[in-house]
Amino acid sequence: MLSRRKMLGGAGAITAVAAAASVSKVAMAALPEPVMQTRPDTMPPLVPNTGRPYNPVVTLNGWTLPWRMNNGVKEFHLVAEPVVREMTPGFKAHLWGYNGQSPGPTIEVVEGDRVRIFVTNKLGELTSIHWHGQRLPNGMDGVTGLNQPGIAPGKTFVYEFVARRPGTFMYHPHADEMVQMAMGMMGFWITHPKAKHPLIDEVDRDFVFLLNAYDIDPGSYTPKIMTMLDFNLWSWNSRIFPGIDPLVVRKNDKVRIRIGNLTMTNHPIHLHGHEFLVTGTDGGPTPKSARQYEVTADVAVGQMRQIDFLADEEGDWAFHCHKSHHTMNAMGHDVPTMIGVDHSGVARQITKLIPDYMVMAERGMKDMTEMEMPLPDNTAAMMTGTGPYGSVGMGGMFSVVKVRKDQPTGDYKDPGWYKHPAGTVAYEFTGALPDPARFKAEGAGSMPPLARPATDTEVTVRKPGAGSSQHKQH
Ligand SMILES: [Cu+2]
Repeated sequence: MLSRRKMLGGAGAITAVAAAASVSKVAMAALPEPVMQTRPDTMPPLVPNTGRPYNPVVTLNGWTLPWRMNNGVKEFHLVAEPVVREMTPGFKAHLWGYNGQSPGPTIEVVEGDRVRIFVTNKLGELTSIHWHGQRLPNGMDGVTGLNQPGIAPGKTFVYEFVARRPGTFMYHPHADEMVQMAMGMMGFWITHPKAKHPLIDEVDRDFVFLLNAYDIDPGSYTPKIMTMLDFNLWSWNSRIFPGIDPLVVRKNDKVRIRIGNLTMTNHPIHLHGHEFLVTGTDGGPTPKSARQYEVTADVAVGQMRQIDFLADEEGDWAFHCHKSHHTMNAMGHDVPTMIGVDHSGVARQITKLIPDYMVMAERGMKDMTEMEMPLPDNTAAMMTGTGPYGSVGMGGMFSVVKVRKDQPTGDYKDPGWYKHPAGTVAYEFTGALPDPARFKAEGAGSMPPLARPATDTEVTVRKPGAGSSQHKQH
């Protein structure tokens, strides 16, 4: 156990603690010691020291749960409990999770392994765990009331099954699911193939993370669990940019990224600079004939996608959800669009009453990324992150794939910003700008109208939620 702890980030990173006081000493003797994680850092891969060998995954801002081998059975101990999760430096959320963190630790096993998972409930209400995507005996599927009674507070249940099919899976409660998942209870599960698999290539780096979302009012700590769509924190493994670690790879590495979606909307995940193949889903490896190159993979609710690519372009490549609202942190959605509206007169009047009032977004919202706006304590800045050329103006589901030719094999340390070779960065044009040429046919359609209307109508588009379209008559 000590050697595993060392692998997971050294002294202090992990503390083994006694389980709930209600578990008797005799029962405790049969339980594997629960391993806790107190830090939100990306831990190095947990190289297996018992059982069949495999190439371990790296959990973005997370870790893999060590196991105990007991007569050929891999034993894990998950503790469902309230946790404090740092979502980005300076912003902590009060969530529910497993073994000290949200999401819970990644579980990694090998096809054919017999797995026994002890689940201790330290929450104030019933819970259970559903092993999403697995082939298993029906009574191990974890649906409270249907397959098992709920695990009462203070109780420990045992799940046991053989990991029959290799692939990418997740786990989450199937008891008061809406609340428990809105509070951050979920985790990743990888079943590695037991031998070379015709549809599962060996890769050099294998990253995993879950898509999740929270609605936490600025200045508060606890998610609003009744929110269905209007979340204000769009996260990867309960982290928001700039708190999401970069995915660091060596040039020409074969890279795999596995993504699972436990939010309540789809996320088109987009990689810059490379094309990837979707090589697997929750259903298993994708047949080769069904694979096509993509730069964006939509991950629908409850789905998992496994993407593979060759990292053969050096640089700092953005990697993010393509829904632009999901690369923003805490913001209200009921703010009217003010682009093109001169409200400086109004602002002057308001400033007399409220000195901190900000003129919102007259030229767009990018200005706000560089503005020093007083925020309540424990509030994530809306868009932040400073790159080598200034503010990135992003939040939420955003990170960077860093491809470096001199990154040592197996080293995940952040190499800093990419140093662009001379002459390979977009630059300012300083010559004279000619008058723009207009199309001669401007204003025509595919067919001429019978008669042109007496007056032109100009439409000013406002975003939904801030009122419908406005019409201005000229
Ligand atoms: Cu998204």
